[in-house]
Amino acid sequence: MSQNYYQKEIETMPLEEMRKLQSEKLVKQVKHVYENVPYYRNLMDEKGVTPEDIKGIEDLHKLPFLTKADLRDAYPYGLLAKPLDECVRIQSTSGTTGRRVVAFYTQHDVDLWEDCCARAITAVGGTKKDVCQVAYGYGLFTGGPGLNGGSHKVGCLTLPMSSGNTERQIQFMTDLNATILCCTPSYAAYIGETLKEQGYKPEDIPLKAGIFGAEPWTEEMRRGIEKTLGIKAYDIYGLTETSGPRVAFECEEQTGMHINEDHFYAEIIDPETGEVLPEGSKGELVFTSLDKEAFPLLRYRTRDICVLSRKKCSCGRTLIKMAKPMGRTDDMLIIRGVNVFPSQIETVLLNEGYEPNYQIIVDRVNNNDTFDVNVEMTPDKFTDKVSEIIAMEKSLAGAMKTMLGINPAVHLVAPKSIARSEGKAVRVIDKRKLI
Ligand code: DLL
Repeated sequence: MSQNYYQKEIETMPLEEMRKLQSEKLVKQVKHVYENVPYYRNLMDEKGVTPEDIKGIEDLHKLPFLTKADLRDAYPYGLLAKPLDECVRIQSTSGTTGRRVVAFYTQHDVDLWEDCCARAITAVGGTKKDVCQVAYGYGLFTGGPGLNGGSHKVGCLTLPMSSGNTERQIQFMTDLNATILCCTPSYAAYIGETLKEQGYKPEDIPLKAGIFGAEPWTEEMRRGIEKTLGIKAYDIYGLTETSGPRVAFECEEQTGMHINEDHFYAEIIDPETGEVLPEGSKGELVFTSLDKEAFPLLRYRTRDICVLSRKKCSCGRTLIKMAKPMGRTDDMLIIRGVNVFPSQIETVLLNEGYEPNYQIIVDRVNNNDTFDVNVEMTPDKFTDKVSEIIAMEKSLAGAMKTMLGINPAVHLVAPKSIARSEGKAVRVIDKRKLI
């Protein structure tokens, strides 16, 4: 049975009422975390804060931050706030074992996750009459299962495609008249290019809307996708730690994403000092979950640089809006939708007996990310035999694929040919101009 996922009473709630709701939920969430997560209790004790000090949103600033490093320290069960036998699911980041984050869900968490995705689908005009093609990756990544669940809740006919196999995507899209496409913006652009090459004109394509997120994309890219596919393209945001695409969605105004404030409280902080900045300032986005059961996060630092705005939206929603993220405070790259840290490349090089002299070059050609890694030969590995060089490049690329989950083009270059820097090494050349 489908229900209406335009939750008007929440989505257009006056600010004062929203603060009251958030405050009530926060008090409960903090108590839940303090009582059930020794790791977080220690952080609070160190800061001298008790649950009694948190009487509402106005006290949030008293709580310590939580960082990705904490998540790694606490891996795998250290932040779990419910007994394992009450959990029904995990989702995880695309990173390697060292970097992996495992987020747990109770059935209630899954329900709320899907509700929020249903909200996002509804906001782009989705109803039970739609055919929703979900081409985000399924599995540990939150995109596929999240939008899949949301699509079911709205009552759409769901095409659980997962990503890849573009020919098959196009066949299902055209044969079954998909009206909503959910995938990364770069994959949407690629599907669009392929349709164009096959002679499809925008008016021949049954789609009317797309829900694209999980990586940075520009307004230019939005316009390009809209033109090729003949659709409206909407943004969606989230991260594995916060149940993926459960956090923020775009409405018909297409000027930023409404944050599901009944479930998440957003702050913008100065990434250097941790000071909370006033609305409209640019800084690091921090989220507090208000009703997660198994994997609650209090003041979680996302590393995404962003701006929040409560400017009146023509759609009538009062939920605060976040701009497209404008970069990150760390060195994480998102290549073909996969999170890549330069340090992972470095680890592979050292494991394989190379020196950490390398450069990552990322570009976007025909809406596809290219990913090249130049690596210096070491004197002991040096050879001028082409076949040996090719074999070494292939073997390194294989090791990187195992570590990252995506395949770079590795190029071995002469020893000492990568410019040495006098300051910070320039490890990454990102030519994509995504911001
Ligand atoms: O990308 C969750 C997701 C799935 C979001 C499907 C939207 C749709 P992670 O793999 O953990 O989770 O990556 C999270 O991706 O901190 C941002 O840096 C970036 N990101 C996510 N959405 C957007 C977006 C999912 N709309 C990291 N625009 C986040 C720009 C985004 N960057």
